[in-house]
Amino acid sequence: MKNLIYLLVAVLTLTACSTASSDVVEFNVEMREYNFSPDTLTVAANQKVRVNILNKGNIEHDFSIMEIPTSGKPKVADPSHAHEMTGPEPQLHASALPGIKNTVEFTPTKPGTYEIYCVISGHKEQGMVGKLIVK
Ligand SMILES: [Cu+2]
Repeated sequence: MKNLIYLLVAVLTLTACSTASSDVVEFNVEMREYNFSPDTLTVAANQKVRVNILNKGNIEHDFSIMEIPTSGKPKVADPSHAHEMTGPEPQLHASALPGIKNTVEFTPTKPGTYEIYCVISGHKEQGMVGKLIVK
């Protein structure tokens, strides 16, 4: 009986590992003054999404979405951010200093078009916006 339990645990662990690695859609997004590249990301609802951001600019930038329904809380690899935020805190927010990478993982649940922007004062106004399309 004990052996059967060990076997079950082993099988469940293997299953969890294989689904986690295969069902995530990954994007690499570069940030500069004042844009995202690419600036449009298209995903399916209930699909786990990983966005790797790389700041190729000379000042701090971030990848933010003000409101987006997600399953669970978005996970940010490095949640520390030194900059001041103007206005309410976005639901999805990953920042990076010049030359630095960061990663945010989330699972959007509702189809729609969501605005990606940089929260740092003045950046959005200078065109630092993009689109996340959830189908
Ligand atoms: Cu910015």
